[in-house]
Amino acid sequence: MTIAFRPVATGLAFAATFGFAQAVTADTWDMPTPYPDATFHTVNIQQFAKDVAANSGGKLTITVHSAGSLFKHPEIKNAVRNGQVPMGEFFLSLLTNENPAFGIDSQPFLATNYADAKRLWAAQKPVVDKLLDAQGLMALYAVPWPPQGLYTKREVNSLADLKGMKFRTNNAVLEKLAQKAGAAPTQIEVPDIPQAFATGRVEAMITSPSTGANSKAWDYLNHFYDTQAWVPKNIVVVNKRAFQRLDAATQKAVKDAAAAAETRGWDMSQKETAEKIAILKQNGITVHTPSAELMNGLKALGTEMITEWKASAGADGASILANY
Ligand code: PCA
Repeated sequence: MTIAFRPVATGLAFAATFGFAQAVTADTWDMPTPYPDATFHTVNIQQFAKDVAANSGGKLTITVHSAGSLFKHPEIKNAVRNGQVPMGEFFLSLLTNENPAFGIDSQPFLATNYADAKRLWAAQKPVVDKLLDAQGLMALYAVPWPPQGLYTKREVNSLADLKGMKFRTNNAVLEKLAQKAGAAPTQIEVPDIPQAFATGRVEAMITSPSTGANSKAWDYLNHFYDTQAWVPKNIVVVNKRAFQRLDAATQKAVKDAAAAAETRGWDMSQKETAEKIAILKQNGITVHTPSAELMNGLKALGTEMITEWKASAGADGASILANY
């Protein structure tokens, strides 16, 4: 009998009853992801799943559970670590509280375009691999979001205009930026963004043209400032024990599909940027080139933050910056 990881209740019950070893030899893997189906990352993961099935001749099937439907975003990493699921996706810089090295790609104005983001990932990856390995995890691939811009209800011409604004954040790095700007940060996951704006819990956010467009930002805010402030990544990880239980050919099937997904994902991300900004415009959002005053204010905070990051990130941090 094969025991597949079936949706939550039964999957967890099986894992508890029969133990991890049997659960992970299943040929159906459940994969929790945080973002909705239309998100290009999720589209890319669906293709990855198809490729794994094809490459493995049907030996391994991956069922994607999007939008935090199987595990909430903050739980996904530990669910993979604990073997509740063999594989998952999350926002890499969400782990910055565990180790600052995970959050380097979300530091404002360190890497703001794809070429720099690629160099930064090459410098960051050995450290990320080491830190994940210590948790029994292995990175399969990482894909960046388009450069991050500022969305607001009211016009913003300088840093001072952000003072007191209720600000949606997605990790501790952005939370720090919001605090430094005198805004009031609240952590909110992507599927909850529309409601958070609609109910007045937040009135500004920094995210990609993708997330703004997919969340129909025009329903609840008016301005987009194309600040291109950083290029953060999602990562797909696998539980090492689960991976090692696959036969060699299936392991290769997964690795090949992952390599293809990384290449495809970076291309998709770059295409998204202009496409999604156009959609914001078509739907009535005013797309601004940010004022020099606003940019200088944000960049000054970025400079402070990278200095603090260096002080907190130790030898691993120093090696990332030296290699970048
Ligand atoms: N979208 C995700 C991560 C970065 C992005 O562009 C978010 O807003 O949480």
